Amino acid sequence: MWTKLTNVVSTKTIEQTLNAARSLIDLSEDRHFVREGKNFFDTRAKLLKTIHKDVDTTLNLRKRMKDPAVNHSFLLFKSGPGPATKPHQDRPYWLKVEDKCTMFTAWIALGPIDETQGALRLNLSNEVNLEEFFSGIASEREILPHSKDQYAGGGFTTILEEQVAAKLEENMVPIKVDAGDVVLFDAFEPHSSTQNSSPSPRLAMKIVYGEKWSMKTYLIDFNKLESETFGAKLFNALSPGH
Ligand SMILES: O=C(O)CCC(=O)C(=O)O
Repeated sequence: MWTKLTNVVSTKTIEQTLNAARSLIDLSEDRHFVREGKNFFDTRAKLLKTIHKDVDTTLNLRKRMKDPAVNHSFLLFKSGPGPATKPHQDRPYWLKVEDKCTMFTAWIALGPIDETQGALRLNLSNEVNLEEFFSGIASEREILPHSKDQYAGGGFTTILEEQVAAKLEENMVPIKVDAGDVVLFDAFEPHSSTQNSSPSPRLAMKIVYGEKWSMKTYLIDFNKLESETFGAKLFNALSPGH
């Protein structure tokens, strides 16, 4: 299940994020996303707060969840050129974090992205609207067979088994996005991304939200995220693989 929301994060917030990430933008790494993207927000709580505020103006998560928190947030800059990410579900990566799944991803485009630049690939028949997304999120669905990836560059070590992936990929299409668009997908949604065959980096990031009571670890809860005073540094003792 996934949904695409347009014009969610403002141009100003995107500029602020890209300015803070200048030193990472032109890195050329043979990885799904540049290594430092994973820890980027651990020392930039205020920036995360600003981005979250834009996202939550559309999502209104306090109304939809009991006690929301951010589990993790990564910059997902894919070098130009950079490799495709193979199909996988996120749930196998998150089994250690929670028993009952409440986590989902808000994938944020920080620039326009098409299929030549590392677009997300998703199944069009699993597209829902925002209301349907949140009414369906509580139901546990099937974890499909996964196996270890030989390449494993950039943290995606667990991918859907080849035959399962091939079948699913018949119905997966690249989702074109503009800067500021957000794609929400749940932990069971098979997804992948295309190769970035352009010479420019693919600028994206994600915030993974979940219920505080369900997650064994999390980055920051909403009380802290919404408060006026907190330090720049976040401590994430147990960040999941991706
Ligand atoms: O950003 C991408 O290209 C893929 C992201 C992804 O697969 C994930 O965050 O689980």
